[in-house]
Amino acid sequence: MTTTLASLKEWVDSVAKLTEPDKVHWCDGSTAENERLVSKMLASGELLKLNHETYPDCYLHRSDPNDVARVEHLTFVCTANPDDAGPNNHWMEPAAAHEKIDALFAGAMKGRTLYVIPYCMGPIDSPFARLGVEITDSPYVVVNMRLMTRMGKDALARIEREGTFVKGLHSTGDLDPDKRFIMHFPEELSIKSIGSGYGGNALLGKKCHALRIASWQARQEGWLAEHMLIVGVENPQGETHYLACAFPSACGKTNLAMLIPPASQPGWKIWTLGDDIAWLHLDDDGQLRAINPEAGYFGVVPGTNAKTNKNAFDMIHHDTIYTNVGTTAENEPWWEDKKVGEPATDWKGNPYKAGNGAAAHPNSRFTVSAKQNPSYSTLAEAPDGVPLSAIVFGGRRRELAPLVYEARDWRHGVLMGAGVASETTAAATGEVGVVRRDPMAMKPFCGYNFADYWSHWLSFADRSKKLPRVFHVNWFRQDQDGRFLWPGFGENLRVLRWIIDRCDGRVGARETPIGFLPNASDIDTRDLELSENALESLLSVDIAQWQKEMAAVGEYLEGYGDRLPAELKDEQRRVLEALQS
Ligand code: GTP
Ligand code: SPV
Ligand code: MN
Repeated sequence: MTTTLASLKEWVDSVAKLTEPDKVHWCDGSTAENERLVSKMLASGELLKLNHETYPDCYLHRSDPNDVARVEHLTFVCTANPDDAGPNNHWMEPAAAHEKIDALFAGAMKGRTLYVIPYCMGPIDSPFARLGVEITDSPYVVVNMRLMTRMGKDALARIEREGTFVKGLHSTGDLDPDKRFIMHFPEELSIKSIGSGYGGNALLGKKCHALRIASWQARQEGWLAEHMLIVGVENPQGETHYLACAFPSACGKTNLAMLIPPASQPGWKIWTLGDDIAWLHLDDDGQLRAINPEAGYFGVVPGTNAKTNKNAFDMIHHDTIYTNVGTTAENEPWWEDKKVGEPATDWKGNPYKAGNGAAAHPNSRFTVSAKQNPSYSTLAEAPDGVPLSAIVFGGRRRELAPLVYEARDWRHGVLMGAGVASETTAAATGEVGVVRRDPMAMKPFCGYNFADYWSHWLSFADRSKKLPRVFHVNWFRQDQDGRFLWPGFGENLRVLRWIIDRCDGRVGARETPIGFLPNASDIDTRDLELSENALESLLSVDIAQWQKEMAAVGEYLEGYGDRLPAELKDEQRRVLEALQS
């Protein structure tokens, strides 16, 4: 296989010349090809077969112990003007960046096969889908991209028809963290990544293309590329509302997207459209619609069990690639809070010893096709996507942020998103549990200056009179003893119901300086075990603390200088003044 598209052929030839692979393989995405790659990796030890009776067609990959998460300090946005990348990104001058990384790519694929992966982000016949080609020397990346994207023959055919695609070049290099870089060239629609084989660093269709490059294109073309799940919530009358929710990494997107309604909520159904990324477009009627550019889930394993998320638990019992979990004596995958089995081996492949660290790495992941999800919505294939009733921001905050509150209008909603803060998690290297600003859950993923991004968000109010309502949720409030005040997971449906009631104008709310909060009696707490006063704390607004918070948001926004839209600063001032009066 090769291609009729000269620009693609020339690029692959030039990369092969630079990286000197033994072989070049064009991926067609077929089952036979996948089987050959799996056999090859079983032989080399890159994949280990898990218990075939209980986990058919499941494999374990152990990544290098120093390569287990995204590396934000090594991720760059390389634009001609540094202000276009903004204070939210690390920047390098494009020519210098190419020179630096090309030196590392020189000869990097000696003794290896160069794989060419044509892929499509979004339904293959969607006008909103975008094409890309990833070149990699990692067969693990190929088999993951096959689950995560529409990869192979059909994507190549569309690339050849359209002639444009995002160029992604990846090599695992020698996994030396000092020679690891993830570089983005939005002006050239290209990505270069070397020195990591892990997740968002290596599966270039995901965060690199579908968020960093796509967010840049979206701004130019009038749409949004967001770190959001997409979920359909069907009420007992059979009506479905679609929500898109932006929570930072490892803050509950996959779990909310595949929520299982508790027994106390008969007749409610959840439909999963996407669990990590959403591309949003206004249609001709001014309705905001969402597609999921991905075709699979690269989800956090620890914490997944039959009680927290039975659908996820069942989904990952077959045809799943596990990365960095432990194993049991029966060669089943094992992770913290699995609630069944005992670990025998840890994620590094050493015998498991209690007190010697976790068996599964906290950022261990499963890769599965979205179609394996029992709550998969076939509308995930709809070319025009689904109409959104609400946008929901969220974060992981021990204190301050209430369970749920609503913005008074779009502009306030944009401020709410820009002010999102959350405790850091194991999804990226660095300290865990530190509160940092993560606007719209896009801090690691916005491919351009946040100030311009907020202007772009604000501009939607000029283009439509029926934008979705905007909310903020927090499942992670704790009491003094560090226990979660809210049970979370399936019970989050009770909060989604309030959100939907608000969208339909069915329920009132309490107006506060930070927005509209539920009246306690409007949250259904039937059969819910809540500690005393929990709901009261969850729905309270501590004015003194919020004054500090809003002042801190103001200082944060000031950091964006002249490019900051005045409208956003005005909105911050309005909320701060309301808190002070
Ligand atoms: P990324 O894939 O990194 O973008 O993460 P995500 O936002 O999809 O997060 P995910 O749903 O995988 O959840 C991350 C962790 O939070 C897991 O360990 C979950 O068990 C836990 N979690 C998810 N939802 C809830 C919740 O409602 N309450 C509590 N307490 N924990 C939750
Ligand atoms: C995240 O960190 O938000 C993820 C995992 O979804 S990764 O693909 O590594 O970005
Ligand atoms: Mn994510």
